[in-house]
Amino acid sequence: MQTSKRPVIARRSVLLLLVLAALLVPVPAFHAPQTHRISIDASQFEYSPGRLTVNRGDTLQVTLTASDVVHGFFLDGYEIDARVEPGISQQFTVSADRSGKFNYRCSVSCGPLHPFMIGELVVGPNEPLWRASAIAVIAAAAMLIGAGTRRSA
Ligand SMILES: [Cu+2]
Repeated sequence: MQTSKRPVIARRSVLLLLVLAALLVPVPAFHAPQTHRISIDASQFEYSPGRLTVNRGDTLQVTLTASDVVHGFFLDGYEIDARVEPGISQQFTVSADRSGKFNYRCSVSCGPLHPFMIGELVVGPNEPLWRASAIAVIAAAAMLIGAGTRRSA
């Protein structure tokens, strides 16, 4: 009895596509550390911007303002805590030396929705790790396909 070769060919095609995909995974350009001057405005009950994205190694020079009442700014993972009153801006520096996602949240009770006043700082990606992960996923997929091919042969 002859086994159909179609599934094997299909799997090999997928494997080939995965290899091509691996070759096409863009090598992220190396980012020299940058200094970002960032203005963050706090108001009931949000930060503007509510999301910051930088690369690991960058420095953030933050100017924090409040446009209505007194607010706070606590950055998880970096232990930065600032308090800002309307009309009096606060400045502080963050050295983004840890990659990941870190919430910044209001640390001054400013009203009923105060607990939901949360923003997000994204530091990264850690480029070599990101690339290694992509290759690992592709390798795992290739192994699964290889195992499937052996079983059907
Ligand atoms: Cu608040």
